Amino acid sequence: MPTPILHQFDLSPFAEKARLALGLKGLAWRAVDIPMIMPKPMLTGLTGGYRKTPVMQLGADIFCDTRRIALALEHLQPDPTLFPAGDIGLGLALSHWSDTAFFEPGAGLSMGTNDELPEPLLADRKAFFEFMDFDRLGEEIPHLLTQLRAQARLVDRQLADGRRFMSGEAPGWVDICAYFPLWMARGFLANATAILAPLTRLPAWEARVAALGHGHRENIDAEAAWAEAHAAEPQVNVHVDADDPLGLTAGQRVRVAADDYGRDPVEGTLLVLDLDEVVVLRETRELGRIAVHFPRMGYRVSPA
Ligand SMILES: N[C@@H](CCC(=O)N[C@@H](CS)C(=O)NCC(=O)O)C(=O)O
Repeated sequence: MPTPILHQFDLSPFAEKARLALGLKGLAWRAVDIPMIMPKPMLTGLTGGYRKTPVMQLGADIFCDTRRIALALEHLQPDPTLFPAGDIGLGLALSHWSDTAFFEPGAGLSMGTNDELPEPLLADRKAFFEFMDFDRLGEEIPHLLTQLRAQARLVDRQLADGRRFMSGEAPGWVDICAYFPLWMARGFLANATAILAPLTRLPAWEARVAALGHGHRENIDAEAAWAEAHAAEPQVNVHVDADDPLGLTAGQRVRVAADDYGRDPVEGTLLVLDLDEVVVLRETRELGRIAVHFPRMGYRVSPA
């Protein structure tokens, strides 16, 4: 079994999702620390343009987006599952809830209430977070606080019958998704404890999720990750869904881009297109053949 490499930085809330998933599964992994802002040549060199954090690598297979990373980890090591009680559809659907409705107010508050953010970071995120109106962040703060609390209240409600985790007694992806905006809020907002205080079931549950840990981490540099990609071959079963409404065929040049923010496109040869994922092949002198995997949901695929 290949040992995953996570291209990440420690302060990234989305990377925390991936680290906890690795922890839930008790996996050994390697971390490559990437810059918090552009340019990130060693990351975009691997992905072909995708710049978001985190990205997971298994040999010459590169997995973009935590939704795709979760499925890759589930495939790599099915037990213990990220989807207890058979809740895989619900679990993946709730990714969208936590990544938007719950994450966005927390991200807005982290940007809007923190006077000490370095100017280059602010400039990078202004261009990146298209859902945020930076000019109005100051006046939006009370509203964003109400939204963060209303979403957190959903978690508190779900725990009301005394269950240990969101879907019962076993932890899963749903817990990780619900947890990471709170990890961000508690880490980056000065008044988080005060505003979340009425939600009394959260702290003990958050401690249980944090106790999943991060698995067994080792740090490596980006050059070592590139060497590993170069030495490996993509592990992909080429297929394109004949019923896919886009009418694309395997081997066609395509462009794949997120449809929300951070829409830098990745161009390559289409290897896989189905309801779960889109995979493109890239070939470069430094890396050889690389397969870049994206979730199908939330990504726009078009002929290049
Ligand atoms: N849909 C993506 C979102 C990832 C995301 O927005 N990550 C943030 C960091 S927490 C990011 O990329 N920020 C800009 C950067 O790291 O360059 C996922 O689930 O992985």
